[in-house]
Amino acid sequence: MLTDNNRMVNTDDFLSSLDDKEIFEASKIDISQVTLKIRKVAEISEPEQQRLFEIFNKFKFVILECEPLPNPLENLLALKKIFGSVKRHYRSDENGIVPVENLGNSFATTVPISTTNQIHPIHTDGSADIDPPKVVAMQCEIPSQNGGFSQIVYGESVYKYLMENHPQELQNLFTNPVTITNVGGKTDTRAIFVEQKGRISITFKADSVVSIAIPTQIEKAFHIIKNYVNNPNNQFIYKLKANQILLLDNTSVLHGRTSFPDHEFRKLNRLWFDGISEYSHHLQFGFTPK
Ligand SMILES: O=C(O)CCC(=O)C(=O)O
Ligand SMILES: [Fe+2]
Repeated sequence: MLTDNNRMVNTDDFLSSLDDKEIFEASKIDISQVTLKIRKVAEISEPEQQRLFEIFNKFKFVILECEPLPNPLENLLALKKIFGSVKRHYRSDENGIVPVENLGNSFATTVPISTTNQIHPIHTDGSADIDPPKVVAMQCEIPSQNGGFSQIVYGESVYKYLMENHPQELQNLFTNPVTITNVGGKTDTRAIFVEQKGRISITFKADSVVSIAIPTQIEKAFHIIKNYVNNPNNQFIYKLKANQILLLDNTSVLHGRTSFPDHEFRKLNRLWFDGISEYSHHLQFGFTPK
């Protein structure tokens, strides 16, 4: 029998076996449209900043490419001025940064997936937090040679898919909250779709590490979403390079990562922001379905 998990692992194997060129061709977004090259975050110019907001608001994610620095964390931390205060995670260091690296403990079932080389199923970050981060930044320090592709799925596509195929289930998702408890002991109860001032945001997580209580009324919809987001046809897939920072509107897009070989060391630095800065009025979080 082909279970959900088997299907996910097969998809992951398929993606890990492709090379960069094939991956680009499989994704529908032109990478140059979402990439912004700058020298240094602390020295970003006014026009570069405008471009950053344009890409962020239109595509809901940006690949920010910086010149190498002796301490690359400087670039990550300088994003505070643009994206607001740092939100901490239980694994954060003193600056709020969470290392995402393969610690070789992939067979343990209770460790965060971000410390393994295993597939990281599609999710939004901080889904067990009362107030999840608005912006997620992931800085690539060392990419894996094989696999380790970033995957992005639009919350708006999930919404539209449900609207067209399962309209009643979609309505139920707004009114039946899910309770998520993470390894760090944080827990929150929230609807998968929330509407606020005409804009919709999405929160979603479905993996083997967090515990999730799903009301029976939305069990079917939950599995429809899980299958939809983990289907590569619905994903933008990209391999981050060293010195690139992937910036995500965590209220509009979901993300994940394909697996990579056991022996490979891949290193990302993750930082969460609350989206409240002197530039907040330039940032549009959530989506308005067309
Ligand atoms: O390893 C990655 O590319 C993604 C990691 C991630 O999504 C996370 O740590 O929340
Ligand atoms: Fe994540």
